[in-house]
Amino acid sequence: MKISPLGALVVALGACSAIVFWIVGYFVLPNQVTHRNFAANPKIQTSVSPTSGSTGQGATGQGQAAWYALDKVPKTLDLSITSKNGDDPMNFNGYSKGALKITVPAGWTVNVTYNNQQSVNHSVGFVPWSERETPNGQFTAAFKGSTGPSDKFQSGVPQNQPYKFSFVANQAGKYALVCGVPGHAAGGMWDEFDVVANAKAPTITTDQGTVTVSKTA
Ligand SMILES: [Cu+2]
Repeated sequence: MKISPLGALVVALGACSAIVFWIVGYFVLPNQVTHRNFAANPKIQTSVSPTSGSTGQGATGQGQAAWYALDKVPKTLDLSITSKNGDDPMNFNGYSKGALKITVPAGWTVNVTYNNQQSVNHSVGFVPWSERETPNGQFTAAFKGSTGPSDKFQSGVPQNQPYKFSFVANQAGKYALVCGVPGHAAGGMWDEFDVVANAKAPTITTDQGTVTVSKTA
């Protein structure tokens, strides 16, 4: 077989350039380009994390704290309830009209931190289930102290002026958390709060499913 000089030159140039590219790639380019140094490479993600839009325990540790947690004190639930800015102003943590259900075992203490992110005044209190749509703001505390400071509950608090209160859920039954500002509960600003005899742990139920509260703040 006869090889033309031009063909030999092309083959030789091709081989040389391949060797040059290999040397440059191997010894000159940094590892973040080649990923050749396996030990220095970032770990491959092998599981899917909850997205930032999700709420609750699944999001803990992903940079977004859950709004519920067990307190360091036994048989105590910490709730951080926020009326968020959004399409529906009458919400607790984004939920209204019973779309959120919180359950606690009977006899547990509930520590509530309430914050209102809206320009309209709001509040939160825990009242009998039958009062969840009371229009005139005439509510009964379901437990001693469960509507918090009465002035704050009745007139609501302005934007970003959080307050705290605590109560003992000492009677099993079906209750509601409502906004105490007249008209708001009737406008949908209520969710469900159940006290369950012989339960082991609190639960949170939303459209995302039911989560048993098992992590400590
Ligand atoms: Cu309100």
